[in-house]
Amino acid sequence: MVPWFVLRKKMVHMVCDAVQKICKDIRSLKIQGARNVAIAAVRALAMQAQQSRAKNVRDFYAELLSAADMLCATRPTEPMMRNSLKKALRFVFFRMKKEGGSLSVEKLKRLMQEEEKNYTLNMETNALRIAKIGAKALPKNACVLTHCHSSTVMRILLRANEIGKIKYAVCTETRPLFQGRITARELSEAGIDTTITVDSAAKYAMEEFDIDAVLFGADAITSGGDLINKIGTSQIAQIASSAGIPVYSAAEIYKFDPATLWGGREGIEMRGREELLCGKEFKKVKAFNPAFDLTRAKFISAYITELGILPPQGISRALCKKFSIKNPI
Ligand code: RUB
Repeated sequence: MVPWFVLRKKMVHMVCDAVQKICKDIRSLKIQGARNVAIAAVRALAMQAQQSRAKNVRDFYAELLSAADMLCATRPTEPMMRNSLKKALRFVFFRMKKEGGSLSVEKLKRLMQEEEKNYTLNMETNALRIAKIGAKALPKNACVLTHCHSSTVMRILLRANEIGKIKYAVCTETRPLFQGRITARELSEAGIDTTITVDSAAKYAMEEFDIDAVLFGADAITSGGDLINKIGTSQIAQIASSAGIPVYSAAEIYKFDPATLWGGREGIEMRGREELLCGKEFKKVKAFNPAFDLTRAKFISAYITELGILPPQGISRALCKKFSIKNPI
């Protein structure tokens, strides 16, 4: 019997170029935002399956495990990617178990392609549902502030605009990599009156623009209903909450990290100094560049999910019910 660590080491070389390219694009943020990352990761797994030269089902599955390991390592604060990859791997595993010796590598390849197709369709259905629920939740003539670039928030704002509910939007530029500029451009292209401002002007902008609601995306949701999202989210949420402005986070329930039910902590991804210093060098100056921060549940009014609008305190119960997890809390 080959020890697992030898197998894993050997398998790393079997991850196909397409997966390695997607890993690179996720790491560099060419693919950004939790949903896009998760969708790309599942697509990568399907590509790994498609391009596999494994001679037997066991090697085929080991290759998929290696690809999933490599993908998960690209961004540590992405439970949606981990949950989605786990679901796909579980699907393959149970088919292998059920059909045993009669299952061929070719059949598994086809099943993986189907699984990816269903996953993408399901993600689209969820996004449409969240957009509808979120747009309905916004007040008429809404003045909304958002931070970073969330495809889920975009869907809500575009849908709200279609039904004539958006007066204007304010976007923070989102240092250090300026994802807020993508949001501002897309909103403005959709015909929404859009203003961009520096992150540190969020409080001033809330007053100046009479903001009715603050809308964030989500990278992770913990069992206590805390939100992990782009760095700067927690400050904006606290300011809005103390000013009595509703704070929403739009998220599929797949962003829930089940490990937090048993005391696991969502690690925060730290990124390189070059992103902060933009090519300049300050000798002996250290850089602190966290990608995300944690916003306590008490500063979130509600999560807008495909299951409906959930209060942060009730999210873990709703999700445990949905996934049939025994909730230790
Ligand atoms: C993006 C970010 C987004 C969430 C949700 O951070 O914080 O708000 O990922 O996005 P980064 P979505 O640019 O570092 O990936 O709603 O698209 O899942």
